[in-house]
Amino acid sequence: MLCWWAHVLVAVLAYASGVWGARASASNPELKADGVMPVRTHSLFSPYVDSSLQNNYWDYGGDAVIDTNRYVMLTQDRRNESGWLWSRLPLEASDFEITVEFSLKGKSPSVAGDGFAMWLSNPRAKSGPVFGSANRWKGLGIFFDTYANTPHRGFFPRISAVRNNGGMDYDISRDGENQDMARCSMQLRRTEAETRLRFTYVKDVYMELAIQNMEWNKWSTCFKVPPVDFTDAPYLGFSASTGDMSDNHNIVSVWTNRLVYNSRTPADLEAERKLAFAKSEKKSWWSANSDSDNDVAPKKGGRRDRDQGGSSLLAGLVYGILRLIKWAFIFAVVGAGGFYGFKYYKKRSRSGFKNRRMMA
Ligand SMILES: [Ca+2]
Repeated sequence: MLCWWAHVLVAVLAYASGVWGARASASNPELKADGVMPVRTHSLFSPYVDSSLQNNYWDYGGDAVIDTNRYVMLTQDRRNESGWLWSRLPLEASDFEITVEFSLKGKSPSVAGDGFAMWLSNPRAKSGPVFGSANRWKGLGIFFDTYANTPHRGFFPRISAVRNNGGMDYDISRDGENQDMARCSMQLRRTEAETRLRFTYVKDVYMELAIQNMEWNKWSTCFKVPPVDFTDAPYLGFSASTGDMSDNHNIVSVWTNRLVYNSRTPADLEAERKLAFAKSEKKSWWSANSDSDNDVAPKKGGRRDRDQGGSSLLAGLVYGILRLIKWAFIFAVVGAGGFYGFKYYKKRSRSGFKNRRMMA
């Protein structure tokens, strides 16, 4: 029989393997959480369904089809399809991280549409015009829009985060222009690496969307902004639609983790907020090389800065000039180093030659 301390040790080890074992599988190394717990009810992976083609925690509908070895096809590469996939239970965690592998792999190398959405919202499982899901949702929609319905600045695919309190109609014809709280442009089709998204939500601190598309486990931040407040625990959903343009919109896997924090005071949260946004505030001209493929334009409080277009153009110009100066300076330093190094080498070799002649 085990003595009492052996029981305690076993319990501690079991807890540690549950929390910290999962910690290792969390994909964001910058997370400051005290622990990470997998949330089975909001995770999904092959074979996706049991023998009766059901999943205890997820529903799928519309034109969604499951390939048990590979993915959930929200739509296939056919015109006028729309499909969805929704968690059956609301996500009760106050802090969480969702990592999703997805693939957009229609036949066309360039033109495809319309894109897909990740939802943290209510109601669930309702077909509609917003990337295959209902309009006037309550909560957050993150749209991976592959087709520009109207001309815009910046390239598509465009990823945008749109919050809705249930009263707003998404402006489909203008791709939600002026309705998003944050956005970026990213290559999502024909990418070098498998496409994955990682959405981190830390209540009262920040929410961040990062994308992997160029290299395995190399993440580019799309946006990092103050988090939306969910009035009700949201459901996690995915939906996609095609129109005149089409694409395969596939969800390969979903991994949801609950982030565990020890109790934090308002002062701790304030410090975390400062830390979370410190990088962008401290960005110096020296390090200001905004990723060329990362056209990030976050806006505080869900309002659009009206002068954003002009100021970002000016900022782009200034960054361009500063980068030129930076590289000119680096070349000058390297060039000067090389020149004086060469001079020194010549002088040394000449004096060495002279010495050898004198010795001879
Ligand atoms: Ca669109």
